[in-house]
Amino acid sequence: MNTTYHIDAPSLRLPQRGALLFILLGTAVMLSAGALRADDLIKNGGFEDGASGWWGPGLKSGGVVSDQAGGGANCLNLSEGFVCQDKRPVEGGKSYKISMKIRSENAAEGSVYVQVSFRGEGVKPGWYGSEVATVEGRSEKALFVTGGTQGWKEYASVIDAPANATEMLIYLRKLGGTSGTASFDDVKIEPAN
Ligand SMILES: [Ca+2]
Repeated sequence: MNTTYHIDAPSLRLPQRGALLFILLGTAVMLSAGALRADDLIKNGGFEDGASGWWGPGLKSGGVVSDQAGGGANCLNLSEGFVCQDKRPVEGGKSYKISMKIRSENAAEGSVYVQVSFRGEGVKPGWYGSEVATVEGRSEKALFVTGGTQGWKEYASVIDAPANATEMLIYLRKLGGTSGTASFDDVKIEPAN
């Protein structure tokens, strides 16, 4: 009888441990689903963590500033060049809504633009989007094209990731050798379907 008692006693605890593990796993799944939306598709889209997650020569022609942000405390200023995020995880064939706030001051018309590209097996590595930017006399597809002098304005566009795409790249741009500055804030990439 003693033997039976010693075997039964620990086994009584097992369902409780199992239930606790289930709750912990459930919480982890919920946390990762939330994180995928907010943090994984774009990192630091509001520039509240400085330039973290972003790279490119444009960080030196303005950079992250704590002045007249479109949201929060910081935004990105750009006088020329680009600031980029690559390796944004996407699924081929799915739609993504890309949105942001853009402001410009004395910028040449059409000199402020945003471009996206995709990578993946057999995916054409060019630019995607329904707008057209004129870059050194060439026409390039773009997501948003603007310029002039305007306060913060919200831009949004839904774009389809091509089949087999695994990665999206997003470039915030201001044409080199042109006047004025552009500011970007609240950059978001969200699943649209
Ligand atoms: Ca911000």
